[in-house]
Amino acid sequence: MVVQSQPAALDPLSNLIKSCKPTSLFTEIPEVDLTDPAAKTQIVKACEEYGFFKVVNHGVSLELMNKLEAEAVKFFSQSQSEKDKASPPDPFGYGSKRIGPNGDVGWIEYLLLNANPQLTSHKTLAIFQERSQKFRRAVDEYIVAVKKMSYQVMELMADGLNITPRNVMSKLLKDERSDSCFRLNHYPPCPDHQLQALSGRNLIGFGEHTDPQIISVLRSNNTSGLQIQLRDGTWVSVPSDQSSFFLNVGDALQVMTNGRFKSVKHRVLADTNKSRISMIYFGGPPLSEKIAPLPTLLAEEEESLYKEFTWCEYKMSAYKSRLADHRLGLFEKT
Ligand code: GA4
Repeated sequence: MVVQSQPAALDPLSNLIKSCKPTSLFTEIPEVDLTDPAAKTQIVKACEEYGFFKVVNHGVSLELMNKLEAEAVKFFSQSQSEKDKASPPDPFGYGSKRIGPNGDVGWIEYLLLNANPQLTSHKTLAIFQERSQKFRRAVDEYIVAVKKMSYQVMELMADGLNITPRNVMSKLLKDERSDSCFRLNHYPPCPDHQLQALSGRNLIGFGEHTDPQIISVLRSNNTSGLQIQLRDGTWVSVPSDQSSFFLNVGDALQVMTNGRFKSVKHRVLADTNKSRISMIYFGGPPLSEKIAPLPTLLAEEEESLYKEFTWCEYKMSAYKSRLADHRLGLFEKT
């Protein structure tokens, strides 16, 4: 069953201030060194325990990350009317404060792009044609590097799960029809210090949600704000680390592992005085792909916990939901 969240209040900004219990720093984030022979086991353990882990020694150059960050800062510092030329996000394009089509809001502005060059939309092309090709090159180069690293992680994951062929998951991201996207987020500093000084209140940058795709790969500047929910329901803050990547299990991977991995609930709070810039690659399968537990992962007699559906069906249903909804609920067998 889908648990629908409350409709947005008339004043969208009132939705941004939320009482969050003080969260503790999450210092035990599983860290996976991709050059370590133990990486495959560590990835599986982290996906089972948290649906979240940090990747170091990943082979993506810091220079590439910083170059894109600088271009993103340039993009977001343009005038509002200039940025609005790439608006509305339908779903690709520039968005400010509104997230998705169903009334979610956040203290955020963003650029949502297709991460698959085969499927580059008119909108994406227009965004760059009118602006710098330098920005476009930085995005393209970064996506190529992050995808390469993600394929490696998915293959190590298959090794750790003892499933063959080891490209059984990575091939869905590599596919030329892969439905993957890329998001550049800018969380401006909260302008009103009093707003956050109000006992225990926080400004929501991006409300709690799980990612619908297979895997998400996040890199941020050195401003914290990302929080994840642990299995016991508590929220913990993830210390920022601009030279590493943070990877999330998405809903599709939860289904492919028949619930062995859980997609992690996460959210972002805005900072009082620092901008946060994050860049996220969301690796999804082709639209026509059936999302179901990998047969080699099912024990004898074990049945799928989910009804059969295609990625296209899941995505259509996701776009009808609010951020905090339990999107997989509709697809769980009763
Ligand atoms: C969450 C993960 C990605 O950022 C995203 C988001 C998408 C959007 O911003 O357009 C959604 C959200 C995300 C899930 C539910 C729907 C769709 C906003 C929203 C309310 C790009 C994605 O694929 O799903």
